[in-house]
Amino acid sequence: MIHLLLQASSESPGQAALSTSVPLSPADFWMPEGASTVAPQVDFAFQFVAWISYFFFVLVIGLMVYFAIKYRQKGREVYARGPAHHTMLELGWTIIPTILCVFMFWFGFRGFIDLSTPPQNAYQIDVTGQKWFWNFRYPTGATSADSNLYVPVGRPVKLVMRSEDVLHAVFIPAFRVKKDVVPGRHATLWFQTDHVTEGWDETDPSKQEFHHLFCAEYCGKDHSKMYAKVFVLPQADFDLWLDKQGRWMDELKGDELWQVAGPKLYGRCASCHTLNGGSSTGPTWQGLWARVSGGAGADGKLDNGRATYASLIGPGKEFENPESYVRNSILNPGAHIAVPFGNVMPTFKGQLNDKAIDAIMGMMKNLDQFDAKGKFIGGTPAK
Ligand code: HEC
Ligand SMILES: [Cu+2]
Repeated sequence: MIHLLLQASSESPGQAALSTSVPLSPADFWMPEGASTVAPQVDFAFQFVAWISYFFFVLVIGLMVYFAIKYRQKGREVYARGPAHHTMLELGWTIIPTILCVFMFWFGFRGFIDLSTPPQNAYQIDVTGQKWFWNFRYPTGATSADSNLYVPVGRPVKLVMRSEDVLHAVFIPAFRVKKDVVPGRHATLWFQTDHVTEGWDETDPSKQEFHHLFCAEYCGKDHSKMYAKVFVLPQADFDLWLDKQGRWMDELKGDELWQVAGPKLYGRCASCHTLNGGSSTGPTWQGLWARVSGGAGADGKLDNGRATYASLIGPGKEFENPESYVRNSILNPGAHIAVPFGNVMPTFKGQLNDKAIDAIMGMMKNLDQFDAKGKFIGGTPAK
């Protein structure tokens, strides 16, 4: 216990993190296994306060019950004068709790300052939260294609976080870090982990180790789906992974684009759009291509009934062709609102490039080749 405090006071967080390999801290009843450099201090602070509480709870309740039994009225006698004062006892129950409280405040505050001060050399990842998923953008400009968080092992990582819409919070229990993401502000959070999550490159998800990243602030209907996995990679593998994120779509040729990239990108839309006609926050994609291209459902209402698909889309109309309408719906979703839905779709401007939009449109056009979860079932894609 004491060595943790000494360690905390003698080294700045960044240095401590770089020069040592902090072991995993064990899981217990309250917390999962701790995998970051701050986990031992956080656990110590938590356990210290918890055990003091258990101790005084038992002491106070125990004495109360004992005294109630011991000093209960047994006969008709009345005690005229009980003890009114006991200086040593009063000094004791004032001084000891004061020392304990100051001690708790001291290491709680220290830990708070350490957690709020990212080391200078921290690797920065920009995080945006929006209903209902996370987006992770790396210094190269690439974003994590599968919307999971990948971080390099053994160096401080700083998340600079903002919200597109409402209040969210990033919570990674294994790293003992949690921070609100408030609209209109940037929040930061940092951690370092010295432990690789094995099996991250396995195609079989059951063989992959990962940590959980939750949204910890109730943010609407699908708050519980606002979740990402955290993979910790050795630096060399991380560099390879990052390199691939920038150009994974470039390697896809022809139909592979919508067959392979479509389902991956659909992950960002799945919380609001179903593929099988099911109801959700936004319109189902089933039949979408038919209605925007003038087939069944082209008389569907938009903008409170002031427009229909047929009145907006076609040669000489606002949208020359269905592609322009869909593209605009993704980049500028507030422009036309499909009845009876609300104007709640976030913009994907800056997140999906033209190629990604092509992939999504290819998927919409060939929806019969995907199952209800977005898995490609029209034969084996070339990749
Ligand atoms: C937070 C929920 C939400 C998410 C996430 C979301 N959408 Fe939407 N989307 C909606 C709602 C609600 C509408 C209907 C209102 C409107 O037109 O803006 C809509 C409408 C659309 C439309 C027009 C559909 C029509 O029938 O006119 C398209 C196309 C679309 N979304 C594509 C996408 C794509 C692609 C993604 C993922 C990259 C996505 N949406 C993610 C909620 C969402
Ligand atoms: Cu959220």
